[in-house]
Amino acid sequence: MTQLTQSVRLEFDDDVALIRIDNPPVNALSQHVRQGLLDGVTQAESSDAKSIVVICDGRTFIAGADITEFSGPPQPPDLQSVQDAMENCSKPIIAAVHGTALGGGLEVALCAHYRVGVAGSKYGLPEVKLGLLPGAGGTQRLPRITGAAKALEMMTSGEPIDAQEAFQCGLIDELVEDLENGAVAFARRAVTEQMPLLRIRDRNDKVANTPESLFHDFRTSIARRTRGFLAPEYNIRCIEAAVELDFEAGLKREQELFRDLMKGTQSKAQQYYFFAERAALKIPGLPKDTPTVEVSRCGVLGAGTMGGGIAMNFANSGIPVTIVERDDEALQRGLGVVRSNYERTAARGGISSDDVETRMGLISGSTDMGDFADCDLIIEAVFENMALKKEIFEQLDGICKDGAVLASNTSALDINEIASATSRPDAVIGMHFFSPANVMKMLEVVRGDATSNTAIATAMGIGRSIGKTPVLCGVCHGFVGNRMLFMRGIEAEKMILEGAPPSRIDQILFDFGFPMGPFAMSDLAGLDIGWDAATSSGSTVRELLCESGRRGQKNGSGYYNYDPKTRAATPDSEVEEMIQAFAERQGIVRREITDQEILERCLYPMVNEGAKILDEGIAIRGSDVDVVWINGYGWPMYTGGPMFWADTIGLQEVAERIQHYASTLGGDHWEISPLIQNQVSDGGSLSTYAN
Ligand code: 3H9
Repeated sequence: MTQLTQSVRLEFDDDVALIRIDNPPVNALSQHVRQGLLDGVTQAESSDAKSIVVICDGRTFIAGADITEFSGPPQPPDLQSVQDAMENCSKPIIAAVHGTALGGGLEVALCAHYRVGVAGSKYGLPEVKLGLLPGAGGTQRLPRITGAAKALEMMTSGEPIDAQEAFQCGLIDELVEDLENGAVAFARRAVTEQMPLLRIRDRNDKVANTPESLFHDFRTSIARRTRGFLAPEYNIRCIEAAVELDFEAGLKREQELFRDLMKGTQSKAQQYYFFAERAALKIPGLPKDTPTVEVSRCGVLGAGTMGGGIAMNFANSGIPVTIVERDDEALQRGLGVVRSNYERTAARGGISSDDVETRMGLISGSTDMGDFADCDLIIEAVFENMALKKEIFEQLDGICKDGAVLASNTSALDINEIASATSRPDAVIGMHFFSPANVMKMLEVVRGDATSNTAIATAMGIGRSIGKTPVLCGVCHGFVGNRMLFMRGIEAEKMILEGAPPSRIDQILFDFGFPMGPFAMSDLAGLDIGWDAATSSGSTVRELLCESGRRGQKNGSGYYNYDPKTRAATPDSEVEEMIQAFAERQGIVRREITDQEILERCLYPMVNEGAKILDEGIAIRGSDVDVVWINGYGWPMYTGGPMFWADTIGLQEVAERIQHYASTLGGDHWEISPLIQNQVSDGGSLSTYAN
């Protein structure tokens, strides 16, 4: 055995050389891995070995380039020299894949002459998720082995395929049971059977007959999903090059496009997000080995839209759920909605009809809160009323077993006050799901003053297990997400009175990259949430709309009118007249507002509030705020989230604009955050700020 570099060693199994990589956690292609691979191939080629196996220790094959190296200058050797050495080696090289062969990892495997993999291994080019394209020949090699159609799918989604599919499409040559023995046996066979030293770069058969319409049709099919993102289009252009050009010319095109993406803001934002999502799981002061409560049964109080959606998350993950409602009618209605949600997914092919029954079988309904007695985690999802929530938590305190975690799905209320209704405030925590709760990935976990580490670790852990992106924050009105949203709402509301129609504000935010603007969002949520006909006094546009029977999408009219079939929104002149008349009564002078002002007045109060949230220690780090906004409200990921975006604009400029609006418009929400001022004077940033 020869230790080639800190992470790569060369071993021999009789006549087979094994180049073994050990670079935890994911065997990324750090400089010493590239160097070790290069040295390994060179030494194995000049040794007595007749064939070579590239294999990894740990949980996975190479999972890609080392993303942490992207911010520094490139360190030799580059990946291409490693790949050239592999492809041109005079002895057969076999890549032995377990875990995930991703990005640069798959690109290395594609330079071996053959590939074997174990069941459960996965193969993908996820660079698009980092705002990039596979820049080590992957864009030219993958289509040559899978065909252009499959490569388009894999490279624009970034999703991996499994071993079976990889075998069927020729990406791997054999499925083996035991990785090392299977790979070594294959390597020996390659020698005895004199298998050719196949180089994917020399193949053209799979791309030769690509239909001309493929690219146009594919672009159309992904347009909605990839709106605003540059990388999917760049990946497509590379595959076009693989079809139209020879390998070397295609490679050159790939390099040009890769460099373009690499120097742009989108890839920086998306790479930042990759680490941000993972950082959010690390809680200072919460040791990794903090004991958690094992959630064998979850209780959900309330079978409304939120409660039903929350219950579905647990049933989807195989965890039994008890849903409790006030009366049987509401319970049956709620369970009916859950069933029809599942049936709709099944009709679209997302799950099987057996899955529908299995999941429904995991949900039991009840009208007796006493049935929460055997639940390990209980999530209250009733409407936002503090008195009601306190009453409920007092009851839960009497019913739930010792050690159970008592969570509230409140989107804004004080967890400490809710906890005060129990004799165990340490067990009380906020778990704020976003609507629709079975779809949206965001989960704000809210820690009260007394919340125990166990409750926090349990909520974060179970959040991950049910496929959410949990972010921990502290108590304040609206927590991270809604507190910032309220600030955007104040300005959007003011601007419609000053002269910008709701549809224009929505359009500007849509063009910025949000799935919808504030008014379309209010219509979707329902304008009558929190509205009371008895106390309504026509004091806001929203109240006026509700008073005139406009409740949002659900009854076909709100800020917009909705087509009953397509749900397409069209602005209504009646609403515009209502707004104008209201503005007149208020003495508001209407004027032309520029697009830039609209964008600034929507986004800068959010940045300002985000900074205040950080300054108050409500969020642990700037990147947590970004994770909340990207996952909870569809802030465009390619801008990195509000904190990263503000850094990209330049905090000096952001500060100047906030101060400009503070002096011209006034209001507490324009009062500049001291953190922004400090970061401007210290040359710091918001996205890297951590408490
Ligand atoms: C590329 O290859 C470009 C080339 O085409 C061109 C080159 C010229 N680098 O996710 P986890 C860290 S681009 C550095 O929690 P899991 C991660 O931050 C790359 N670090 O584990 C975390 O650190 P920590 C294309 C990385 O089991 C730890 O590893 N490849 C990298 O849930 C564990 O990660 C990709 O985009 C990396 N490449 O999932 C694959 N990957 O513990 C990206 C991970 O300090 N990676 N780390 O928080 C993944 O998708 C998942 O990590 C993986 C494992 C599925 C592999």
